Amino acid sequence: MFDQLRKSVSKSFKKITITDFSAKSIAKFNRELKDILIKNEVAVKTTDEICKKLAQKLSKIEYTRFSNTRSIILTSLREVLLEILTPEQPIDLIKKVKEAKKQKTPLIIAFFGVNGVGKTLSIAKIGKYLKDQGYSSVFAAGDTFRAGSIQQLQKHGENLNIHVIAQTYGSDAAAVAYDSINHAVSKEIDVVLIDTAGRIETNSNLMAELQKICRITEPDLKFFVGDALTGNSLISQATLFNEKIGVDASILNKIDADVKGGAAVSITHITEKPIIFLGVGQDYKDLEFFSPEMILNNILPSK
Ligand SMILES: Nc1nc2c(ncn2[C@@H]2O[C@H](COP(=O)(O)OP(=O)(O)O)[C@@H](O)[C@H]2O)c(=O)[nH]1
Ligand SMILES: [Mg+2]
Repeated sequence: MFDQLRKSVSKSFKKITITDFSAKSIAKFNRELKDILIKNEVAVKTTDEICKKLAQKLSKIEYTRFSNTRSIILTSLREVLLEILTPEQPIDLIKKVKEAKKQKTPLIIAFFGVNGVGKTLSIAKIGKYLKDQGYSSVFAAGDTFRAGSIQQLQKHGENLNIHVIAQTYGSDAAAVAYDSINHAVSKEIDVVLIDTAGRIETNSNLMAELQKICRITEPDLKFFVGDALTGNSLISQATLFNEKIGVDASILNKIDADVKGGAAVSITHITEKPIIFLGVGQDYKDLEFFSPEMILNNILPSK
């Protein structure tokens, strides 16, 4: 994971020749860093912020001839990236489930994003995760559009022994989601996970349909699901979904195949919302809680 970014960063760190922290030296280092970040699909806005913050930090450091510039830069870059990757308001999923349980209502979560990013598999992974933690869930087959999508979710439900509420293809996704909430209320199920059809963020009809699903089901959490391999276009997707629907957190999938790592670095900064989970493979267990440290350890050289 993130091999290419880590290798480029390591390589440039090995080459560090700056012997002081003058504005000129810092600018030289930042030029190289900027190049590496952009090549690895870190968003331009995020790259600029990283370089700006790094320059500010380094300019305050008192340089002596005993200073180890390489290690100082590495520590400063780690601090900057930690700031960029740390969301203002992290989400504790289990705490949310417990709060909803206290109110005797199910926690409702809607999943959305473009086609093929792993929405349906994420729902299955989270259903399994909740089950492992002792919480029940129901899946709502709200992708009534793509051929095979209902069966796909039903198969996951069968494998995991989780109930799936479905209607026929072409039926109203909001109605399916609504049915599943009623089911959860009557059966005292803890969490409703609502699948939706993939949609391009620029298609206003499909975005209006998603707004309708959200209006009718009033989700407690809205998860934007993205594919880390789509690089910079992920950022424009997340931005538009956030504007039109409102994103509480992102799930970033296919991290296992992502050599660049740019999307993971940029998405928290750009959306100002946390990444809640990372998808790291095609098995139900391949779900990891996001932590800034995990990303940092995969990007920065260890010393
Ligand atoms: N390697 C890998 N593949 C994934 C991951 N998440 C989803 N996939 C695969 O991506 C494809 C699309 O997933 P699906 O859940 O159907 O996407 P959806 O269209 O957004 O519902 C499937 O073949 C999944 O197995 C992941 O984290 N890693
Ligand atoms: Mg799907």
